[in-house]
Amino acid sequence: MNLKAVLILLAVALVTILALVSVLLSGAGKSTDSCSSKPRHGNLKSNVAQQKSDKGSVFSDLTPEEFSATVDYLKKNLGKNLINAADAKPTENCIYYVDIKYPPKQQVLNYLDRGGENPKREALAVVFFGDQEEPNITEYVVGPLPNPSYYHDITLEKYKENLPYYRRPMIGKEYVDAYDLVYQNEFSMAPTFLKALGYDGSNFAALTTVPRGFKSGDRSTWFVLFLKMKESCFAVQPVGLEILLDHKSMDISKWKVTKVFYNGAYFLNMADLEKQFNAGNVEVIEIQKIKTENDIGSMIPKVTTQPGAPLQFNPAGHRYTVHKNQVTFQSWSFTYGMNVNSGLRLFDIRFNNERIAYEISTQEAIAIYGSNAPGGMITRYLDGSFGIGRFSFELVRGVDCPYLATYIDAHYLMESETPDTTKNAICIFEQDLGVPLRRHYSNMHSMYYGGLPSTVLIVRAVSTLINYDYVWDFIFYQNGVIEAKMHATGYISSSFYFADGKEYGSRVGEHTLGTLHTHFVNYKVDLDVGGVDNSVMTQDMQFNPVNIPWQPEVKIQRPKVVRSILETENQAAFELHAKAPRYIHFSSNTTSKWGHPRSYRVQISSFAGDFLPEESPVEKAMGWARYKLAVTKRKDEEAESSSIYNQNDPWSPSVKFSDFINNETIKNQDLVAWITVGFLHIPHSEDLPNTATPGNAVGFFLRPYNYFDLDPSVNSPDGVYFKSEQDYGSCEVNQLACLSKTASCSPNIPPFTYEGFKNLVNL
Ligand SMILES: [Cu+2]
Repeated sequence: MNLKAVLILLAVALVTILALVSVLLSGAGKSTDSCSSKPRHGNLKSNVAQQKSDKGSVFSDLTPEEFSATVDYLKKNLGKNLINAADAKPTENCIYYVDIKYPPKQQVLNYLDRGGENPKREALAVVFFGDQEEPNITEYVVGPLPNPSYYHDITLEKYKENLPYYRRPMIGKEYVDAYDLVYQNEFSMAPTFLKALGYDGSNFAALTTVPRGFKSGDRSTWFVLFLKMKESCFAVQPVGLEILLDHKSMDISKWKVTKVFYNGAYFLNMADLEKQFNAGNVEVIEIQKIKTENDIGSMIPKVTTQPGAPLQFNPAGHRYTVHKNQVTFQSWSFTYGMNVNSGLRLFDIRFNNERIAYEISTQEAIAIYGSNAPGGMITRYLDGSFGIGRFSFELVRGVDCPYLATYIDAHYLMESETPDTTKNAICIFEQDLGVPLRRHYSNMHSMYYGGLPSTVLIVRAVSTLINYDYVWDFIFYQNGVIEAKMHATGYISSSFYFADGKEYGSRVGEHTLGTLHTHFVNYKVDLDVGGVDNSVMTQDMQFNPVNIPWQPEVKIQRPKVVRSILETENQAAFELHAKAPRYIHFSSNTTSKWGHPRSYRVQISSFAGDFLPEESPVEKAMGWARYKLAVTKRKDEEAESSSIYNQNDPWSPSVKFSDFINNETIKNQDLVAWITVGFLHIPHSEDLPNTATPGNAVGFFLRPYNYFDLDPSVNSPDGVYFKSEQDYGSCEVNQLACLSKTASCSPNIPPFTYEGFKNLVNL
C-alpha cells in the first residue's frame, strides 16, 4: 500500500468517524429531547389575531400594585380612620376587601367590538365602618387605576338601602376574640367537667356555624368543639360540646355565652354545666387520644407509596397559550379571573373568534345541614361569604391537576392593607379524556375508520372551605361544547353521635355522626349566541296518535317535536321540581344553513332535589337555589345572584334573587341563565377519611345546536381517517402513526414545589 492509498484510507476513516459521531450525537439528542413548552404544531388552526389582541385585559383581576394603590388612596383621601382589618375591633373602621369593578357590559362591548375607548379601570372597595354614628358597610368605586383620583359611594345605588353593620362577614380578628372568650373565660368556669371530658388546655378546636341567630341584627354563633388532630382534620372528631356565643355587641367585653350543649342536654352556660356535672347530673364521655392507626380521618397512605402512576405529557408542547389573563386553545379563546368571594370567572368566551358567552362564573355554594345537635341543626353555609376565591389555595401538582399543567397565581386583598398572593391557585391543562369525541368503523360498502380523540382544555381551581373542598372546572371541548363541573371532596362535617343521631345521617365513628346536608351551587351564564340578543327556545316531543297512512285501521303513537319560544322571565324560571322541556336553548336571530335558529343548548346534570321550604325565613337569602334554571334579562345591576351579606342577615337579604324574576320580556334580549346544580349528601363510612369525588360531581353543558352547519371538530388536527386500501401505518395517512417520531421527546418535569402552607387561615 502506497502512501497515497494510506492517506485516502485515513481520510475516509476520519470522515466516517465524524459522520458517526454526528449521527450518534443527533440521535442521542433526539432520544433525550425534552418536549418543548412552545407549540410546534404547524397544522393547528391559528388564533393569532386573538393572541395578539390584549383587549381581554379589560377583564383582568387587579394587580398587587393596583390593590395597593386603591388602599393607599382610600387611606389618604377617605378622611376616616382606617385600621388594618387584621387588628380592627368592631368599633373601628377597616377595608374588608378590594376587587376589580367591571365596567358596564355596553362599554366593554363597545371597546372590544366597535373600536371604542378602553373603559376606565376601577376597583371596588368594601369598607366596614364600626367607628361611625351609624355603623355600616359602605362600598366604594375607586378609580381610575393605576393612579386613583376619585371615589364614589355606590352602596345605595347598588343595594337600594344602606348596609347595616351587622350584615358584615366575620373577620379573623372577630374569630380570634370569640375563641379567646370561649377558651379562656368560659372554659375556666368548668375545670372539673372539662378535665373529665379529656380537655388538656389546648386540644380542642372550634368550628363556626351559621346563620348566627334567628332575626336581623342577631350575631350569636354556635361553636362546635372538636378534638384537635395533628395529622388529620378535626371536623370528624366532635367531643359533644357546643357553645352559643352572643357577639352582637360592639363592646367585646359584653359578649357572653348564652347556651351550652353537651351530649344531648342544654345548659345556661359553662358554669351551669360544671355545677350540674358536680351534682352528678351529667354523664361525661371521655374523649380518648386517637392514634394514627385508629384515626378515621387520617389520609396518611396505609401502604408504602411509589411513583409510577400514568403521566400525561405534551409531545408537541402545550397546545394552548396563556398570555396574561387570556387563554387560547385551538378555536377557543377566553379570559379568566378569580373573585375573592365567588371564585372562578371567565369572560369573552369565543369560538372561531365569535363570542358565545360574555361571562360564565361561579356565584355561590351553599350547604344546608340537619342534625340532632344544635350547631349542625341550624347550619346553612353560604360559602361565598367566607370566600370561595380567597380560599382557593395552592394546587398540588400531579393530584389537584396534572403534573405538567400550567399553574397561575391569584392575587387578592382581603382583611389586610397589603395584597396577598396564592401561588398556583388556578391551573390550565389539556387533557385526553380517553374516549373518542367521535368515531366510526365502517365495514359495509365503504371500508374505513374515522375518529377523533377527545382532548379538552380545563381551567380549574379548588377551594377549601374549612372542612370541604370543591373542585371547580370549566371544560372546553373541540366540538364547541363548554362544560362546568363541580366535584365535592374534603371532610364531611359532623355532630357528636348520641340518641336518635341516625335520623340525621350515618354513624361513621365512635362518636361521629356524619350529618346529612345538601350541596347546591349557582352559576351565572351570560350567553351571547350569535350576538347579544337571544331568545329562549324550548324543544321536547310529544306522542300523537296517528292512523297509519297505508293501513288506516291501525293507530300508532307517533312522537313529534314541540317547539316554543318563552316570552317572560317567569316562564323561564324552572323550579327544581318543575317539569321542564328537555331541550332549552339560547337561540340567536340568525339561522343555520338549513334554516334553523343558531343556538346553544343548556343541559344540566344535577341531583339537587328539595331545597328549603319557602316558609323558611332564610330561604330568600338563597333564592337562586329554588330554580334549576332561571333566565333573566341581563342587567348590570343584577350582576350577582348572591351577596356576602346574605350569610349574617339571611332574614333580610342584601341580594334577593327572586327580585330578578319579575316577568320582564326575554324575547330577543340580552339574557343570563342562572343555573343551580347540587346533590344531597347523606354521609356513609366511605366518606372517611374524606369524601371522594366519584359520583359527587354536578354541572352543566352548553352545547352548540344548529349553531355550526357542521360539527366544528372536523377542523381538529387530531382527526384520524384511513381507508382499508391505504397504508395506515404510514405517517402521511394517519397522524397516529407519526407518534413514534413526534412523541420521542421526554417530558420536561419541573421539580415538585409547594408553598401552600404559607396561607394559614383560622376560622
Ligand atoms: Cu357533602
